[in-house]
Amino acid sequence: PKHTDDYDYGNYHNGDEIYSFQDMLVAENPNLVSKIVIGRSYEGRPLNVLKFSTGGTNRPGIWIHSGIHSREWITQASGTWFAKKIVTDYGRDPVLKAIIDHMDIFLEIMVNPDGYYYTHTNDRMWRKTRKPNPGSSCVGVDPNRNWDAGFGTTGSSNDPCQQTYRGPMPHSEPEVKAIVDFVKSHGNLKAFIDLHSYSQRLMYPYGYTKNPCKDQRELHDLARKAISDLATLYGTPYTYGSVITTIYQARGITIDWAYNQGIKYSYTMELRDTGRYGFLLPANQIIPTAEETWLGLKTIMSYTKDN
Ligand code: ING
Ligand code: ZN
Repeated sequence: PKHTDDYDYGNYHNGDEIYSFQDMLVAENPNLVSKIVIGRSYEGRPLNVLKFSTGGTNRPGIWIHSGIHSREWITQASGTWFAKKIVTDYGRDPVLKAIIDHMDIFLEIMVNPDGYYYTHTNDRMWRKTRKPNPGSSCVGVDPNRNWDAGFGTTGSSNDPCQQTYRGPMPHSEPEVKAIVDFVKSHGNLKAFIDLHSYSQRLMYPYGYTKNPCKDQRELHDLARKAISDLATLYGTPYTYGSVITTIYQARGITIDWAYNQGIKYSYTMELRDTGRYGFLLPANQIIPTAEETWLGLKTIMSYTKDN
């Protein structure tokens, strides 16, 4: 397509198509959307962030990203839909308008573009980055174990051939380091949402320790509200809680790092489904999934604005 109105939101797209979508959206909405290239992937692809802003200087920000795990295609597809939704609804939805009249939204649709291209060309089930590991024939690091938050030991692997390989050191992956540098230099992010699939869960820190985070009560209550708003659309049930109590111990995860940077409303969300199709969610569920997820995100974003 030549215009984002003609983009097929109800089907999955390859990396080239998602890059071109972003450029079209920026060109069509210069007063609302801009593109920031926060770095390059290992294979040299741009790490694009869409910034939705109505002005101001260094307004409080909301960070949302998808596709940190490349095979979780529903997340990049939903991220694309959210981007279009923001420009379409800005003039129509007072809740959204109130959010972006006060805050900037930063959306990185493809956190792991090398992995995403690889899922189209070689291996649909690729999860990790694509950087070779010296001394091993296995490629890639789990970018959701690579952060400097309880990094190492249990809850991640030291074996480059495992899906949860943490990498040689925190932030060894350029895709992770780019976000770290951006978040630190921005310095005024208030919410950070990391999208995954699948299992229909909304989770908050911590993954590395059973010690409750200091805002546990508030994060728990807000999670409950967000999943109940999400379910108003299609009744999709979500579970919620801290990562370690809801799934398992996981060290070096994205939201634990974000939370420890002082970003209070740090959540990770695992979208549809609960395993019937798993990572291979049929395309006819893209729009319903994005729509319901958007309701949950709006609840978190609105609350963030008011607190
Ligand atoms: N599962 C996650 C994983 O990385 C998860 C579970 C999500 C852990 C968020 C920590 C934070 O193991 C998927 N599907 O990626
Ligand atoms: Zn994931």
